[in-house]
Amino acid sequence: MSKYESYFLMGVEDAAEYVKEKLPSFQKGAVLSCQEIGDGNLNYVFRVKDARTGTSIIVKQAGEETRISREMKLSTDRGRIESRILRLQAQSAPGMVPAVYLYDSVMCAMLMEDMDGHTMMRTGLMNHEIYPLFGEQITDFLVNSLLNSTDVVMDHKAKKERVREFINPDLCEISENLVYSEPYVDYNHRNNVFLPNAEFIEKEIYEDKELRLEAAKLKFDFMNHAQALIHGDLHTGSIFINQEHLFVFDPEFAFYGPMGYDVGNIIANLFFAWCNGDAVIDNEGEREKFCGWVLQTIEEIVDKFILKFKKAFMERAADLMAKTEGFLDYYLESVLSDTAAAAGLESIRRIVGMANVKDITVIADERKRVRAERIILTLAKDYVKNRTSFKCGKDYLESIERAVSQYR
Ligand code: SR1
Ligand code: MG
Repeated sequence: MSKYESYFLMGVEDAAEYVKEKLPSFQKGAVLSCQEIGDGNLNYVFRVKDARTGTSIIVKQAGEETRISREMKLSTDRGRIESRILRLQAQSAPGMVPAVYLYDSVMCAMLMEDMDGHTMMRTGLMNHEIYPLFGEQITDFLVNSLLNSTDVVMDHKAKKERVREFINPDLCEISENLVYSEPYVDYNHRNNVFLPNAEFIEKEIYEDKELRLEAAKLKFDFMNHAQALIHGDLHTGSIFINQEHLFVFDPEFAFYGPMGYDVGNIIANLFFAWCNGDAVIDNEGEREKFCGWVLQTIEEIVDKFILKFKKAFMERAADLMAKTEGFLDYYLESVLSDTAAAAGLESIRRIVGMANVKDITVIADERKRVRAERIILTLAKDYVKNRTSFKCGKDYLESIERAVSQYR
């Protein structure tokens, strides 16, 4: 009997042996080495390499407890969800997600393509790398992966079947708590707040009743608006990139929710990169180059998303009523308002909540980190409270300029 017939958490040796057992092509004469390379909050990721041929493969296994906190228990079903959405996204956005070779529901493990030659985008951005094609590429991914999963394009019964297939209660609960609740009321006492900003956060976030009400409304939209099959955690740590190509991966938070959630997450996380560059790059020319590119890319993403979304909607809408004059504009307007809201909520939770982002936490100069966090929170409040007025890329740039100018 194979040792992989009942679930246990693998170590590096188990993972290498597992690949040999599950993928016969790795068997004959393979000289395997294995490294655990996961740096996320939830799972174990192993790179298994055959020294003879240089080929490598990824084993990703879901543990029953999260890595960020052993007290957080999670259903290992997230592996099924992740492998399934990756297969669907491979159809909608070919070549933009890693190929899944196998999903094993016993070990809750997936064998997938190694995204060799690509760097985690957050790491690249923290090295102040510029990716000129990113705006074009990510808007292709967003429009295709999202729109194709909606009632606009899909047969409605098939779409409802998908909604059922992607019910993801444990991971949704994490977002409902970490994104939509705890940053406003620290009832689990696990928010990580940078102490020099504690008073600012008390006043500007915890005591802002209007903001809390908007977050409450948005929480219920997130839970009840089964619009599109969303990635659900589309930050720059969920992208592997190089100068020519990108992979979007790690969609274990996927479920049917508001599509603006994915678009807004990208925008918020790009701005974290701007803050890092602004605080850390000493050379003025280099700082302007990197930060300028980030701003230009935020604008480009919003504007290209709108253009491509409209075009794809007109070409692909199958529902008779969705083709009614005026409906596309009405639909897109709500996606754009959800986008600004999600950008705001993601920004707030990465500063005030439990799971912070390295772009900001690595800023060693206290004064500069204080400033970066205040800019982010000020901007985020504008995104959330005035979400219906963010209709194009320029609206984002103007809001960023207003927030930055308060902390010169
Ligand atoms: C307990 S998990 C914390 C965060 O890490 C993931 O990447 C998600 O963003 C989640 O909210
Ligand atoms: Mg992740």
